[in-house]
Amino acid sequence: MVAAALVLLAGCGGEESPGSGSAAAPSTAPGVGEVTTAPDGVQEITLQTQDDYVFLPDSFTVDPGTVRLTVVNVAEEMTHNLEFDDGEGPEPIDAGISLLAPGEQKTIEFTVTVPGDHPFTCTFHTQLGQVGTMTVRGR
Ligand SMILES: [Cu+2]
Repeated sequence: MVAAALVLLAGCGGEESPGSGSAAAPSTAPGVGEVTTAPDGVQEITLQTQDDYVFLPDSFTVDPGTVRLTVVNVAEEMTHNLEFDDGEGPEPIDAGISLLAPGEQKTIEFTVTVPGDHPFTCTFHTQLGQVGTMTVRGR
């Protein structure tokens, strides 16, 4: 009898409602992923990171020239960064964002001249697949 009562009690505890599971999911910031040309002629692109291991988008295409790249980290917990992979692309890109805390955004500017795929990564999460590709168009 006592054992049966314990089982019943234990069975009662597990039905806790998870609560409001559909509360405002972080939406994509405006303009993310769109390559535009600023008034000063520089190409601009904004990427987003969040509490996962994905660049949004993870690929984009620019023309040869100067690129102003902004990364917005809308994560609540995860810190990311963005570095171009030395030696893997057709030309070195020294610019990078070494640390992007939750809620932060940073902008870098650099010039590309060689068409082809310029891979980049979040060095904290490379193993988890947080990589991307910037393609520079041929002319
Ligand atoms: Cu990361």
